Formats: sequence, C-alpha cells, structure tokens
Amino acid sequence: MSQNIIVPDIGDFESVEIIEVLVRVGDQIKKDDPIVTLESDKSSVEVPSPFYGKILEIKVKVGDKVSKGGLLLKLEANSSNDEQKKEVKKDVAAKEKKIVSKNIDTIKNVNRVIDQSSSKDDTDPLETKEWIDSLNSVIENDGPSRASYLLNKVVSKAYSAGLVLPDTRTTPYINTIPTELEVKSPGDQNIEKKIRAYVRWNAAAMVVKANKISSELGGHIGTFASAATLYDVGMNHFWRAKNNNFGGDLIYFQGHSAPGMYARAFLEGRLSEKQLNRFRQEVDSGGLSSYPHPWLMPKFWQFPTVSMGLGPIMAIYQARFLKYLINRGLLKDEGRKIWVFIGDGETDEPESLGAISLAAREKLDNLIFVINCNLQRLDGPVRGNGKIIQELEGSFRGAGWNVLKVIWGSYWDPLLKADKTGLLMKRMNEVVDGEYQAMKAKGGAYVREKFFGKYPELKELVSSMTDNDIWKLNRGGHDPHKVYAAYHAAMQHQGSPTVVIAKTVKGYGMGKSGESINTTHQQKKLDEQDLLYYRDRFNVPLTDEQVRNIEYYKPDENSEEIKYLKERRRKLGGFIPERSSLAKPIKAPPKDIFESFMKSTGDKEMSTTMALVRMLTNLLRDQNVAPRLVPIIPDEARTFGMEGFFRKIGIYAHEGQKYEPEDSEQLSSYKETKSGQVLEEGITEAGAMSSWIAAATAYTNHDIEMIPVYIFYSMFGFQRIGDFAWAAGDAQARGFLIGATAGRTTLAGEGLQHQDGHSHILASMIPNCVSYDPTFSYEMAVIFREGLRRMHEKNENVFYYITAMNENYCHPEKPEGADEGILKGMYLFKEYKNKGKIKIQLMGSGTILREAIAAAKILSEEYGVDSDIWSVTSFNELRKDGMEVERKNLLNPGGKKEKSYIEKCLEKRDGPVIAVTDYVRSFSDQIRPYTEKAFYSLGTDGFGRSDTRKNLRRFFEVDKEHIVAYTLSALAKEQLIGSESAEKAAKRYNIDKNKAFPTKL
Ligand SMILES: Cc1ncc(C[n+]2csc(CCOP(=O)(O)OP(=O)(O)O)c2C)c(N)n1
Ligand SMILES: [Mg+2]
Repeated sequence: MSQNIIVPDIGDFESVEIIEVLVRVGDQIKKDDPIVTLESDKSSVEVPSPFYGKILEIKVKVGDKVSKGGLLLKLEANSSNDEQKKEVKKDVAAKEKKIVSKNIDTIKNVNRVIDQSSSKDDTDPLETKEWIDSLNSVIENDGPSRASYLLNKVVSKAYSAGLVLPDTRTTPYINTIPTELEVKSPGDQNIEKKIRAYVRWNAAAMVVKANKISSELGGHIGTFASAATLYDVGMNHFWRAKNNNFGGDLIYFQGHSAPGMYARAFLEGRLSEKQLNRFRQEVDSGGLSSYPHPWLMPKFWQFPTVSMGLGPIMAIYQARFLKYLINRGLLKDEGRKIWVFIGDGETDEPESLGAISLAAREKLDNLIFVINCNLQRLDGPVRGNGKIIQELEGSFRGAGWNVLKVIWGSYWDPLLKADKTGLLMKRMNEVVDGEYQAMKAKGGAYVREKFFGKYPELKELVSSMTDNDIWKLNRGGHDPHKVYAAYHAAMQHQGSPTVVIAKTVKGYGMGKSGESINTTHQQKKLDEQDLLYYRDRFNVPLTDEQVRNIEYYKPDENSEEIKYLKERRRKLGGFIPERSSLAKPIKAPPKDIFESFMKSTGDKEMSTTMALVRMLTNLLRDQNVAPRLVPIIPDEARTFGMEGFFRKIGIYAHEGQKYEPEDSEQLSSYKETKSGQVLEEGITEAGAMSSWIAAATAYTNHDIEMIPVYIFYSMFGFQRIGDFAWAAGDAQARGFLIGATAGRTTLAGEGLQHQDGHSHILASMIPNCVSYDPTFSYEMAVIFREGLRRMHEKNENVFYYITAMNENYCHPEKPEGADEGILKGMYLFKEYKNKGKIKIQLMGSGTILREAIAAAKILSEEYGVDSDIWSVTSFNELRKDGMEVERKNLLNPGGKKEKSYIEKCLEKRDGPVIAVTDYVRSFSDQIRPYTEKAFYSLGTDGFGRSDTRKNLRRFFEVDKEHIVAYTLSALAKEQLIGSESAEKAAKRYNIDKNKAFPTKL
C-alpha cells in the first residue's frame, strides 16, 4: 500500500528549508529512520519516517522550503508495519508496569515505644499510658506493619480534624537500627582491631614524619583518627574492587583523610615505607599526594574530593550516570555502589546538599553517603548550639533518603535498655553539640557531672560505673559492630539512596594533643609524650625507642593480621582505591561527516552553534560514535537549537514518560524515555558539570569511552563551575565543554550578567584544557574532529572548551591548507597586498574576526593600507606554545633559537599587530610577548549591558569603524603614516574622544 509522508507539526515555523535529503528512491527504511533534515534560522531537525517501507518517490530536494502538511515522499508500506504495532504495544506495557517501591518501612525498626517522661501538657498520664500500651501490644501481637497502618490512619484523621501535629522530620537522638535488629559482623574483631590500630598509627606517623622534615608540609591526623572505623569496616567487608568479573564499587574518600588510605595501602604492600616517607613531597617523583589527586597518582586515586562539597555532588551524578549507562544498555547492572565520605562541616557547602533531592527523585539506591559527624570543623564546633546529626537527618529525610543514624556505641546499649522512663533519651536529645564536644575533651568525671548529673535518676543509673567506665561509653562511629550493621542495612536498602550519619570524636585517641579540642584539625606535630600516649591508647607493639624514632609498624607478611587483611581484600576482588582503564578507543567516524562544513554556506546564514548541532546530528548517524555521545544541557536546549534531539534520541528519564507531553504531535516533542540519551539537567550548572565529569571519566570508572558534550551559556560556565573544571582536569576528564552564546557583544540583549568576556581566560588556566574561539563552521568542524581524535581515539587526557556563537552569518569555504593553523591557533585567512605600501597584521577571533575582515576592506579601499588577516582560533594555545619555546630558548642561551608558532607566522610579514576579540584585552594580550612587532589589542573590558550588537560593538570599540580608526592611529604612532588620517577617521565615524574608558562605565 502506498503511503504519503508529510511534514509533521514543526511548531511555530513556516517555510522551513530542507538542507539534507537522507534517503533515495528504492531505499528500504525503518520507522524513525531520518528522511530529511529541516533547518529554521535557529535550529535543524531531522524528520523521521512514521512507517516501515520502500521509498517510491521523493517529492522534495535540498533548498526547498516546506511547511506542516507538505508532501515529502511516497512510500510502499510493507508488512513490517506489524512490527511497528508490536513496538507500540510494548511501549504501552512498559508504561503500565507499576514501579514497586521497595522502600523499607522505617517503622518496622521500632520494636518498643517508650513513654517520654511526663510533661506539663500531660493532663492525664494514665490515659497516655493506655495509648502507649495499646500501641506496644499491636507491635507485639500484629507486627510493625499493622502498627504503622493504624498510626497512619490516626494521623490522617488528626490532620482532617485540623490538629497541629509535631514535626516528624527527625527521630529521637538514638541509633536508627535497634540493637535487636543489628546484623552482626562476620569478621574477627580482635584482628580487625589490631589492623585498625596499625593503620591509625602509620597514618599519624606519616604526617608527623613529614613535618619533621619541614613544618611547611602540613597534613592532618585528627580527621582520619575520627573516621578510621568507618573506613576500616568498609575495606574489610563491603567495598568490592574492580576486576575481570566486576565493575567495582566507587569510593569518594574525604580529601583530608588521605593519610589513612596510604597507611592501609602500606600494610597491603601496595606502598613502600620510602613512599610514606615522601608524603606531600611530590616534586621529585615517587611522593604521595596531600589529598586524592588522580593527576598526580593516576594509578591510585580516582576522585578529586578535597575541595569540599565537590565530592558529594559529583558522586550523586556519578550514581545517576551509572544508572543511565545501565538503562541505556551500555553497562550490565551488577549492583555496584557509590560510597561517599563527607565531613559534617563539609555539609555547609551548598554543593554538598544541593543535589540530594535529585538522588531521591532518581531513586539512586546505588548511592551511600557516610557523614562523619565528629561535631567539629576546622575552627570549632559545626553546630555548637544545635545538633548537626538531627539537622542532617531532617534534611535527608525531607529529601526522601533512607537515613541511618549511628550515634551510640555498644557500651550504651545496657544503659538505654535500663532507661525505663525515657529520661536518658530525653537527656540525649537536649544536650547540644558544643557540650558533647566538651565532654569528650574533659573525661569521665566531667561526663558524669554534666551529662548524667542533670537528673538524679540518670546519676543513679551510672552510679555503679567508674569514671573510666563512663569515659568508655563510645560513640557509634567508633563501634565496628554498629557501623557494620548500618553498612549492611545500607547495602540491602532499595528504592532510595542511603545516608549513614555517624557520630564520632575528632582526633579520637589523641588525648591532650588533640582529642575533641578546637585546635584538633590543625594538629600535625605530635611530641614524644603524645606519641607514646597514642601508641598505648591503641596497643601498637612498638618499643619506646621505636616510637621516639617515629617508626611505622608493619607486622610480618605471615602474621595473622596481614594474612587477614589481604584475604579480606582478595574476597572483595582486589585493592581500593585503584585507578585503571580497560576502555577501548572509539572508532573514527567517516570523514564525510565533517565534509559539508568545509564548504561555503553561500548566502545562507547560520551560527556556529547551529553548525555544531548539525555536526552532532551527523555524528548521531555514525554507529560507533552515536551511542557514546552524551549531550548534557541545563534547561537551554531550545536556546541552542537542540530541541530536535528530544525526539530523535530521547531525554533520559529513569521512569520513562508517565504522561502524554503537551507537544506530542510535534516533531521536537518533549520525549522522556528510560533509554534516553540527552541529559536534560534542569537549571543546575553544578549538576550538569558533575554529569559531564562522570561521563568524561567513564573510561576509567566504567571502562567505557563516552563523549560528553555539555553545552551552556558561556558566562555560566567556568565563571560558575570553575572549581569543578579544575577537578575535571585533575580527574583527567575527556570531553567537550561548549560555551554557547559566547562573547560580550554577541549575546546582545541579555545584558551585564549574561555577556561573557572572560571565560577563555579562566579556561586558559587549566593545564589540560584545550580551548578555541572559532568564527567559521569549518573551523568548528576541524577543531571538533581533532578533539574527537585526540581524546576518544588516541585517549589523550585533555578536554576541550569551545565557544559557540548565536550570531547568524555566512561561512566561507575553508582556505586551502588551513587545518594545521586552525588547530595551532592561527592561520592566514586573507591578504590585501595590491593597494598601498603600508601593511598591518590584523588578528581576530570569534564573531569579531568578521569586524576585522570588514575593517581590512575599508583600510585597503579607502586608506590604502594593506593587511594580512589572521583568524586566531586560540590565543590560549598560541600562548602555551610561546611560553614553552621561550623557556627552551632561555634554557639554551648558546643554542640555536627555536621559533614560536606565532613568530613563524609573522616573521615575513610587515606592520604592527592589531588584535581584536569579543573578550577582555588580556585574552589577546597573551601573545604580545612572543612577537617583536608593535602590538595593539582591542577588546571588551568592562561590564556588559543590553543593546543591539552594533551599538555594543561601538560602545566597546570593537566594531569595524573603531578598528579602522585605531589602526590608523597605531600606524601614526609607529610613524608609518601621519596622524591626519586617524584624526579624520575618528571624526568621520563620530568617535567621541571624551568618552570614558568602558571599564569605568
Ligand atoms: C572548598 C573548601 N574550603 C575550605 C577547605 C579547607 N578545609 C579543609 S578541612 C576543613 C574543615 C573540615 O571539617 P569537616 O568537614 O567537619 O571535616 P572533619 O575534618 O571534621 O572530618 C576546611 C575548612 C577546603 N578543603 N575546601
Ligand atoms: Mg567534622
């Protein structure tokens, strides 16, 4: 049966041009195969076939303009359309499949309800008791589920009766898992205790030793001392390493607890004593990084976390990206987990908690946060007047996380059991963190007096205990049993992310030198007495002499401790942390994908953003590259003309699409799907960047090479997420960052806070970031192609920052032989050499190169000044080359001088340089030292403002008229011409000499 294929609903557009016909008569096509590409003045979009079949007749050609309903082609629909029907059915079935939340009912952990001590509001205590008794009886006789049901019913009734109910974001200040429900650790506690002691000792010794060499080296003891048990239980029982059979759990270590990881690796035989002795001495190779830095220890560290707040958000998006890879069918679901260690002070960073709602929304049950609540940060208490654990519980519960509080250690269990009135729990609730901190600094007698002493009944409760017994009442985060039980529960939990909030003591075991005192964080030097105390505190088998020499302790290879430790890791698949990559390079896409961009666009105007989107669309047709592309957009796809991607490759949504989108009839309909490829992040540059980093490091963390392309307003890029970009460099990310709507005057109407004139300067500071400001689509194509080659075919650890503009203009054909220059940073675009004797070297980048080109014409035709016009695709790359060559020459004063690329380009060229960009002058000024020519730069220094492009370029003095006038003036200054032409030009173009410098306006 013959079918007509017509132009579907393309939104508000009429008469849209066909720029590609992707099929031929006789082709057998499948449903959704693209048949033509349409392009409006802002975006291009492919039209997919609604049917399976053979093409009978094509009714359109490239260049035709079409509107909704226009006939595109005729097709002989074949029987495969039955398959199509099947697919539809499958879709519907998938949508209808109910998502069963396996959320563990937290109520079921409650097995006993304690009547709080009587309050003045309790007008009838007997009645209160009856309520509590009946609840207890339901729990005992009918189980927690029934009790929970009844309570929910009562609560609903209370709400509908208009009662004000208590805030239930937080639970009492006790462990979430009751003692009776704790799963016991299968480990040998004695051996584990010894191992932990050695790790603690070696970590502290390493820091102290380094500071004997020089106190400049620094380091931290107190943080790891507080977290040692939290790490140790994970290392011995939970964290599975990457190996041939398993992808590996990913652990984000708290940055300044790094000494503990080195100390364990030393016991494991992975680091030598010599290496420990080189802690924080990295200049000559073989030293250990202060913190987790994959750039410096590429076989060890995976995640740069020490800039606080970045770890938590990067990990959330990592967990989300892992699910994305699984849902897209690129990775097996092996139940891998992402563990994240965070300090309680670190939760103050907006990035730390900023994305926790996303984690719950996306049901990231592969994510486990462990917050080490030692109640202190660097200067003092985290919440002296409150309780950080309760505050965090409220935030995480509110966001929909599974919260497991590990507050009290086992020594408290009998006391809590004996607390029949609930008074102990009441006291635990009322003490603030400042007091809890002071108690751990001041000893058992102080705790008896200040904590238990407040109520006679509590004083009585501990009357048979010595001060030492009271001192031993431990915190949950130091109790391996409690930590094990919480981690076990976290591993089992499904349907939402888990946070383990553990209470610890900062500087645990350090005694007077730094246990729970405000200066603990800074403690990096322990004197002899402190070290002896530390050794005794953890029973490290070293003699006094060995302690004085600050020797490390490592038992014999055949000792039970070393055998145990290695066996545990063997069982868990290998060592952690360890960084490696088994990813295969991506096969190069065919040349013709980029070929069309090398030709002139004729009269057709387009922006470099459109060119890039077209390039990506072409790449999505290549079977090797297509699945690996990860377009990442923070709610700006329509701004960048990328809405065509929605329908074509889908927006990733772990639950698919539960609704019929408003625009479902349209070609660029908002299509969310479980296997979607686009990461549509919403308005979060930090989140989008975290996704980009996860994708850009997938080659190591998931052994699969991905090509992330994150496109954003260039002003909200490096300026906004600069620290993430730095971390990405450290993590050896590979991918594309696209600063769109770039340039101070190009994004005309948007004004001061949108117009970017400095992102390239920021990008230039990251050593492995390669950046370009191309003008023409062939430049964009050459650069993008080379980026793919270097990063994803040759596996070079660099990442690309490319600015793209929204200004539409015609693009010329690529000049012969320009490729090398495009990539190195500059090439000769055009020469004027027939008019005058005077010459200038005119340089420009981005859209402002076009002003320079126009200025060159005026200079030649009207002033008899010839020019060489250079398209400078990257002042940043030119500077890198200039610096390197200059250094080499300085190091070889007697040797043959090498020439920088800039020198080579300019050596046979006359006249001063005029460089002009849509960025601050320091962008082009970067290359000033590498040429002996007189150098003048024009740029857009100052605050942007909204106006037309023309007016803005006049304001910032980068339009063709100013370029002409300034050039003539520069030539006069160089005594190549008289000053009259410059004066005349200024008058002619109405240049106001009295206008203030734009930075002052
Ligand atoms: C973004 C950032 N700001 C400041 C610091 C400096 N700094 C390092 S550790 C620290 C205190 C950390 O306190 P907390 O998070 O509670 O960790 P703890 O050491 O107590 O486990 C500070 C302020 C940093 N590393 N990163
Ligand atoms: Mg802390």
